[in-house]
Amino acid sequence: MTIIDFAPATSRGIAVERQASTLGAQVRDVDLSAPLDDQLVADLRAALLTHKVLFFPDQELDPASHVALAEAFGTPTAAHPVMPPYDDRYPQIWQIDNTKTGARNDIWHTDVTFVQRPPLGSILRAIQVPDFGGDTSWACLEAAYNSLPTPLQRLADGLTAFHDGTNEFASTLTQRGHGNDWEGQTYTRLDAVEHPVVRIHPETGRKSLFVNPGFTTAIKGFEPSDSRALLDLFFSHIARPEHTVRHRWNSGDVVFWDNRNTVHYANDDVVDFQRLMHRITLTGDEPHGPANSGNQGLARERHLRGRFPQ
Ligand SMILES: O=C(O)CCC(=O)C(=O)O
Ligand SMILES: [Fe+2]
Repeated sequence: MTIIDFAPATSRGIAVERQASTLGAQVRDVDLSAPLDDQLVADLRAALLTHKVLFFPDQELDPASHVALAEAFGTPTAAHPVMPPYDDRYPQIWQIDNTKTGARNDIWHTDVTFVQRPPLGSILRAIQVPDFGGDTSWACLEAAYNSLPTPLQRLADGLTAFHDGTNEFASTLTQRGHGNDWEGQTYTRLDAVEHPVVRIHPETGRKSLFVNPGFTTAIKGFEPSDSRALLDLFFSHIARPEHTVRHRWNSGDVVFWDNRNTVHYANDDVVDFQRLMHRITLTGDEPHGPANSGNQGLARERHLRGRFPQ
């Protein structure tokens, strides 16, 4: 059965079709290559907050209209802190090409959490896809938090974790000698950063379990073996199938996800095909949660939760 629902009351009625229980909705009849008016942007933003991952089939974007689309929703970052952009004319675009090295994303991750202000969201465009294989899945970190037993929620609320891009990107950084312009300066070092394990979404006040196997390396203040055990528990809980939606790609698909409360995983099972994607990430803010914003954060959470349907 498909469930059709509509964006909130201010909407002129974009039809969205939910794809799974906890996240993911398909949006039809929107041409993302045309300039988007303010109302449509507001409707799509509302849909993103509700559904966290929006799938747009049959789009005809090129690099310039991809950048224009991203600019309608925020400020694009550089392609990546470390990896080179696909073309100097489009420093915002990161190309993922399975025929080149450095294209594997077969680990659950939230994009670029190894910096102080990870991206708000990512907009991924499928240019060429295989006949089969190369599906991408997303998991909902809010569902992951909400389905933890209460004592584990209380434990997670107080924790801080380290996020580190060294394993994935140190060799590229060494080879290139420097990264890209990121947060106002050239990115030159991969130092671990701290984020709260429970993040309060800055627009909805909802809590998510903000750790990911891609970049979260340790729980602050824990013995390494205890940290490993707790992270493994969180990681397997996040990836429970009930928390996920899986997408089989067609070329022309565009997917826009909220990077503040989701993780994703690209299957590394493409054989004898080229799979080519372009991604743009939007500038985000510093994660806040009970562990780093105390009473102020909790008051803000209550305020936001009162305003937004939970
Ligand atoms: O290739 C994909 O489907 C997703 C790759 C990825 O992790 C990303 O675009 O952030
Ligand atoms: Fe990613």
